[in-house]
Amino acid sequence: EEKTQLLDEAAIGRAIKRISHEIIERNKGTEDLVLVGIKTRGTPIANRIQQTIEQIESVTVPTGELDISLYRDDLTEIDNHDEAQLNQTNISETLEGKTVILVDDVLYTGRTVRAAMDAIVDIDRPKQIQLAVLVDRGHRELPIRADYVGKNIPTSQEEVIKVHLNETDEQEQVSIYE
Ligand code: 3GP
Ligand code: 5GP
Ligand code: MG
Repeated sequence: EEKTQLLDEAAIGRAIKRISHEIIERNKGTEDLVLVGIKTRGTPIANRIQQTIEQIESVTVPTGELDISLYRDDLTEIDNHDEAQLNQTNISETLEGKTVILVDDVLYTGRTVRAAMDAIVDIDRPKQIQLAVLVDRGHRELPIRADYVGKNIPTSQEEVIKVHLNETDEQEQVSIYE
């Protein structure tokens, strides 16, 4: 239960700023970009990237969210092998021919991202899907990688990364628990 802080508010801010610059650079601007946050904490991160891109490029990139939940009969504890599936989405934007950037707080097995990609492809046929995460903690079980990473944090399976954001948690830090 020992807790170690890995990112403070300033470090989270810098990571999101860097990711925003990388998104613009990789895509040679903002044309046809759509940001899609994965609930819960992917949403405020996507909104911050939207605001940062707006400050840099004076363009408001359309932003939506997906709710991917773990599917299980017995909702008592998180088990890595539970399947992730779409709960709901508020994406009104057409994704046809767009570059969709999925945004999540933590990337772990990759099952959430896989379910998010399934949901996106069911909605429309985007030109491309990219992935931005604040933390990559390793332990992938699927051939999925992030295009933009705030911080790579090697973890054991027993450790848990806590992401606290002002919008959802009234405090701002990333820490690791044993
Ligand atoms: P989030 O909705 O902001 O992403 O999965 C529900 C919440 O539980 C997540 O919040 C996440 O922060 C937290 N969580 C902590 N450890 C784990 C884990 O190992 N797997 C999953 N799926 N969620 C975890
Ligand atoms: P995956 O589907 O890749 O196993 O897990 C990704 C999702 O589960 C993310 O949305 C993330 O919120 C959550 N998750 C997995 N491991 C952790 C973790 O250690 N800490 C936090 N905060 N979330 C996690
Ligand atoms: Mg998440």
